Amino acid sequence: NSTVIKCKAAICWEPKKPLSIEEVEVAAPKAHEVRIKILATGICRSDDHAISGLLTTVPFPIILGHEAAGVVESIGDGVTSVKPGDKVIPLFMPQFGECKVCHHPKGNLCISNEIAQATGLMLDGTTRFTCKGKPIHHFASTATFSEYTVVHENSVVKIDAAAPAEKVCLIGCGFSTGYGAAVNTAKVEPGSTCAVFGLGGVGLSAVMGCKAAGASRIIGVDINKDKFVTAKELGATECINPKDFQKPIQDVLVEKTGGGVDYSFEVIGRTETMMAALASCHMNYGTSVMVGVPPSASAINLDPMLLFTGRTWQGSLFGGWKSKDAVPRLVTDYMGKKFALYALITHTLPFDKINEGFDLLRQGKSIRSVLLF
Ligand code: PAD
Ligand code: ZN
Repeated sequence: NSTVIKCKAAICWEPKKPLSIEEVEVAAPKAHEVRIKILATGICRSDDHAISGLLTTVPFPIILGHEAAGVVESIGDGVTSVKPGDKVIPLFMPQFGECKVCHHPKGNLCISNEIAQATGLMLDGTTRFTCKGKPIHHFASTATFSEYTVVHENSVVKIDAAAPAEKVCLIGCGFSTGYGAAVNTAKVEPGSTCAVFGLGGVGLSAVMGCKAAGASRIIGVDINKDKFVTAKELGATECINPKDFQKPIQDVLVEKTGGGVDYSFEVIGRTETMMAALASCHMNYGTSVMVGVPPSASAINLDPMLLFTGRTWQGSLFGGWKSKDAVPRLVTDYMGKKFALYALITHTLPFDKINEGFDLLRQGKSIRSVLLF
């Protein structure tokens, strides 16, 4: 299949500007590539970090979006794991299957990832999108804010054909990232005490993971108290707003829990809250997990005593899941009602309202907005 498809996409021409809906040309997939018709795509804060210029390595112009579900339209030579018509989820965390990380039992940051170093290009160094004669970059090896996208075979996986795209798109990022941070990275134990900083789509999924792991106390922390209702519905046993206290929130948490929580999660993406989350876990056996994306080139000044006494500080990308193995299983679990996603989806909008979706996120009025083509 060598035909070029003309379709609608949201282009981010430069940082700090609204996305513009344009007609783009999407080239046919080359060898080991897959062209996907996107059915539904969620808006994640990471896309907004790229628009706001916080992630300085992201190349422009670019098509953002990385949390989606769709159907395979065509495949390039040598593709064996999917065929046209398959329902799929694109993977911002690829699983190449051949690299040292993919073979390691612990890791999931596959060598072919676009996260540690963003090129915005396919593996052959070119893009599959053009608009007004200009090549347009792909974000996070997925670029799902387009009616059609092209990804490498390592960055897509087949899922249950019956799964509703407008819900399971969240398994492509937000849900799996937060839930996995609790169950895979922290390995939260039954009876433990947890604190989740930031109750957006990813943080609320971390709350769900803590609950599923059997935590007996889950403290939600957010400066937007409107998030507390859903947090409690999903498993938070109490919620606190740092603005309601005179003293630093880590001191409040240490006092409330008799020395600090067992597990804390930073799901915001700010260096101050990363420090606060670290300091709020128990000085000896507490573990803090960084899930929020740190701004490029930011630095943290750390008192080594915080770690010397025994705390553990970890990061977690895509919830620690090996994506190709885990995503179809998570979809099956969703279909088997092992967890629900409706509480995370506050808005469903037509694709053309993408900028409205970002405004809702920036104003703190949405959890996840899902865009439909
Ligand atoms: P979101 O904006 O929906 O949620 C963030 C929440 O944090 C909001 O409810 C805010 O009110 C709250 N907040 C902001 N500032 C503070 C503060 N100072 N103290 C307490 N609460 C605060 O974002 P999201 O849930 O889509 O994403 C959260 C982060 O996770 C973000 O940095 C995103 O880029 C990152 C992310 N990481 C991965 C990964 O693989 N590690 C994947 C996806 C998203
Ligand atoms: Zn995301």
